[in-house]
This record gives sequence, structure tokens and C-alpha cells, in this order.
Amino acid sequence: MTRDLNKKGKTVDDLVDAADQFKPHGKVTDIREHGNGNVNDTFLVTLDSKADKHFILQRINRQVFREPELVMLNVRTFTEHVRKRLQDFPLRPGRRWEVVRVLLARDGQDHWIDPGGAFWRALSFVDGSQSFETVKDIAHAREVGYALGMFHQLLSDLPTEKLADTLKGFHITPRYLQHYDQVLAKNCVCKSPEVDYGLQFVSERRGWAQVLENARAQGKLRLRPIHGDPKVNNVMIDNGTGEAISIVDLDTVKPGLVHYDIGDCLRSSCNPLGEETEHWEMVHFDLELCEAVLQGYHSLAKDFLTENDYEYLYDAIRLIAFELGLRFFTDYLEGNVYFKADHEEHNLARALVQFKLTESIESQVEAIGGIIQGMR
Ligand code: GN1
Ligand code: MG
Repeated sequence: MTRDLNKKGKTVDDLVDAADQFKPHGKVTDIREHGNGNVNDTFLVTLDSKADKHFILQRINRQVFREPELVMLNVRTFTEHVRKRLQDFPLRPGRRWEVVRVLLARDGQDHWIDPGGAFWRALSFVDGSQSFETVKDIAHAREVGYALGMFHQLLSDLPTEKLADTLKGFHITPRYLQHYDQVLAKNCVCKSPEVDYGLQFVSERRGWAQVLENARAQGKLRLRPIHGDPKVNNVMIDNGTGEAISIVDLDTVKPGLVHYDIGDCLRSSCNPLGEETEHWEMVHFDLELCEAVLQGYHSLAKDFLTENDYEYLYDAIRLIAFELGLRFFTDYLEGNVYFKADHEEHNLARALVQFKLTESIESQVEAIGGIIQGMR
């Protein structure tokens, strides 16, 4: 059992207690931190049983998800819908697609609240698969796009009214700008060349930041069920075939614009250095990866994308990179209250990566436009 888990006052015993609430059978033999989530705490639990050896245990960040019960309701609505849809979905021969299962606690609920008030839930682990922090090659990029296309396709007939809005303002860029202004007004900003660059960067793009929300208000784009966080490390890749077989991290499944998802998927997949790189000056947006992700996505999305949807794809790619930079930058200025940070300047470094990526996207506007044009 890994020993470095004594975080936020939780001991290994606390974790085993939480895991015990959900285990279908067997004895817990190992619990270790899993993935690099910036918000929730995620653990991989191992059992001494033959079948279903692993499951995912998560402590939901209640500062971010104020109504975690609603998050679970959305996850269940999603998994039930997709499971039904898959029964007669024409998957290509040899392809598989998995949906995680919500594991119930001993009392039959989809979560467990520990004596200290922490909110725990458990999900099945997608066996025989793994995810990656950055895209490995063109084939992987195509699979990541395919996974998002599958996700949107499988949900395209789920009415948005069936999903709760569990994170108000999520991906509404003008709201993040408003919050940024409030933070700037309240906090004294430690000046540095990097901070100046960030301040200048945001101020030069403010006028454009409502582009997607304006299009929505004008009826050009409409709400659909979205994933909310389809970054490369949430796409599970089959260990044998190298094909995408699932998208995990379903906490932000809710109504939104598919553009948020497409932008988020591309900003994460087409940045070969990854969002945690320390070499922010070298960050760039890779066009070949962009083309491959969009090809994979389009192989499924061509059935539901409208002319207006295509019209706003470039803006979406640029905006979500900018928006994430703005979110990290604001969090740095506010004292790291939202995203987990390993050190004080961590969110500043993350912001610079996204700003640099945005610049690279802007400098390739015509080529990206050409790729999008080729899809129509
Ligand atoms: C957060 O916690 P994680 O890594 O799954 C964030 C996303 C960001 C992402 C950046 C609820 O996701 O919006 O894109 O960090 N999730 C939330 O890595 O804010
Ligand atoms: Mg997430």
C-alpha cells in the first residue's frame, strides 16, 4: 500500500474505509493515487479478487462541485443512456466501446459521505486500457478525436433537460473575465515580467472573449450534452489495439456547447509538450495533430455538425486555450484557491503554457481554417 497518501488529514486507513464502502467483493490490497486531476482526488483500488481487480475511488472537491449529488445524477443519466444506445449502435467490426459503471455503496447509494463530511464515489476501471498525458503520434491523435466524436454521437439524442447544470458558468468565458476583474480589483498583484505578459495578453483579447456566448445568444449555436473536460488523458486507449475505447472523468457532463469540448480536446491534444511543461516559451500548436484529431472526430460528428457549428470551430480552438490560461492566471493571482498547485507559481506557469499555445493557434489561423474547411 503506498504510504504517501496522508493528504488533507486522510490516512491510509481512511482511504481503506472509503474503499470498503464500495467494494463488490474481495479484500483491498492496494490503494494508490491515480492520474493528475487538478480538482478531485482520484485513487486506484486493487482487490484480491480474480474478476474486477481494480476500481476507481474518488473524493469530490466540494469547493468546486457544490452539489455533488447532482453530479452523480448526471453521471448515472449519462451511463444509462449510453448503455442503452450502444445496444444497437453500429460500431465498426472489431471496435469496442466501454462505459464506466457507477459502483453503489453498501447502503445502496451512489456515494458515501465519511464522518468528516468528505464525498466519495466509486467507478469501475476500464480494464486493459491506459491513458496518456500527451499525444504520442498521429494515430493516437485520431483516436482521441474519434473518442470525442463517439461521446457526442452517443449523447446526441439525450435531451439537455435531462442533465443538471452542476457547475454554473463552466466554460462561459465572459464569466471568467468578470471573476478575473474582481480578483484584480481585490488583490495586490506581484509584478514580474511573466505577470505583465499575462495581464497584457488578457487585455488584448477581452473584446473577442464572448464570441461563443454571442453566437449562442443569437441562436447560431445550441446547447447539447457535453463532456466538459475531454483532454487527452481522459481518453482510454486499449493496450492491445491502440484504439480509443472510452472517455472517463464524467463530472462535468452537463449541457453546454460542443465547441467547448472540441476546443478543449484540441488545446490538450495538439500541445506536444503538454500542459505541465516548464518550457512554456517552446509551446506550440501542432497542425498535423490538429488535422488527425479533427479527422477522427469528424468520422462520427459529420452526422450532427451544422454549418454554423463549423463556422465557430476555429474560435472554439483559440478560445478554450485562452480561457484555460485565464482560469490558471486568475487562480494564481487569487492565491491558488481552485486548481491544486504543487508550488506557488504553478498556476502561473500553467497559464503561460496556455497563453503561448493560444498565440501559436492565432499565428496559424489560415492553416487551421483550411483544415476545418476540408471537413465540410
Ligand atoms: C481540471 O481536475 P481535472 O484535471 O480533471 C478542470 C478542467 C481543466 C483541467 C486542466 C472541473 O480538470 O476544466 O481543463 O483541469 N476541471 C474543472 O487540466 O474545473
Ligand atoms: Mg476533469
